[in-house]
Amino acid sequence: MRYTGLIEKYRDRLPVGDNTRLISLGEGNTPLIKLENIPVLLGKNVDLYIKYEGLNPTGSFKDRGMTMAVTHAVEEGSKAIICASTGNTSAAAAAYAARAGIKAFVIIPEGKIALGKLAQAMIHGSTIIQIKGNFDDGMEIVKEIADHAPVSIVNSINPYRLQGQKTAAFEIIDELGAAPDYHCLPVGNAGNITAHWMGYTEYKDAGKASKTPVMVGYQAEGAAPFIKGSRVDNPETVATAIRIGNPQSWDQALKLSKESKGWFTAHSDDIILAAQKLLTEKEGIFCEPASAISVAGAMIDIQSGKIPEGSTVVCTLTGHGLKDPDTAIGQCDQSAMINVNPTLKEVKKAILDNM
Ligand code: AN7
Repeated sequence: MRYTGLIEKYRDRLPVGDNTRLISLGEGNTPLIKLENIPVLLGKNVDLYIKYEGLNPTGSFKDRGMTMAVTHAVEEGSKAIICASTGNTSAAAAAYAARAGIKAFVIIPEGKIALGKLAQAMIHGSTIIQIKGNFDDGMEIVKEIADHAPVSIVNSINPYRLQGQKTAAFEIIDELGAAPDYHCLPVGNAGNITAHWMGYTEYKDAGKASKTPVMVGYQAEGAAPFIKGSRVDNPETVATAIRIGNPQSWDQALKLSKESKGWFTAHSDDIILAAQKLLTEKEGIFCEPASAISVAGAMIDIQSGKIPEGSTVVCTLTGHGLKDPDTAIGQCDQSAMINVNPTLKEVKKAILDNM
């Protein structure tokens, strides 16, 4: 059977009617890859998986929520959608609006979104509203805009977004045959961790899993409101996707963290970038910096024993590495690039010198 997206696959668990026009790009059904080399490096006996959400149609997990949010907006007769974004939501909104034949307006922080995401928002034909402010400033405006302009909000405060995103948890249980012991995620607005918890508890209540995982959320040190215990006014991190100081799913995230016996931890930009590089060099998996924090954090918690040996751990890699080519190139050794003349002799020398 041809795979036609997560709404079709999980439609009995999603708010969608029999005759609803589905706005889909074949999102979901992403690979769950077992890491082979990093656990060896750690010297720990753990089953460590990554859920490669960067392989969604626009390169991030946002497509799961956007297929639901745009499907619903179109069903309601909406002609335009709007979001504030650190980049990935704007890319998904722009693409799904194009698919639906409606307009997308995206509010982005000037100079602070990764190049690939900006390219996506532009090429799909959305109207880009750059603000001299951060994501949180944009979000405050979006929350008021519906009273002033005929636009549907597709940020994760739109409940249809989380409905779509909860399907990632369904896929993991369907594939592993059980819930993992720990699920580690990067946290910005905390919409995704909230959606995963919804999915895990829904499947448990339906008898499709015997337990729910411990939910672990990681934030960048410069943008860590859950660790500080209150909003951060000027969030800063190399992981621009999670450069968020005032999370929209604050209450839900605190509640699920407690219920699942989980925790939140912050890690530095250096640790985030080192994990991004380790994943590319040791596992062949390229994710964006914000995503790498899930593996960085899991490695640290496995090393310390907070996540004990014998555990099954899933880390969500939320976005593809190609989203942010500048940061990727910036952290590579430029001497890896060898300039030679186009001769057999010089190419042979370049190879033999570097074996
Ligand atoms: C790669 O695109 O908020 O905790 O506006 O792009 O659900 O917010 C992105 C968030 C993690 C955090 N990883 O997820 C946006 C936006 C990546 C992201 C997150 C984001 P939430």
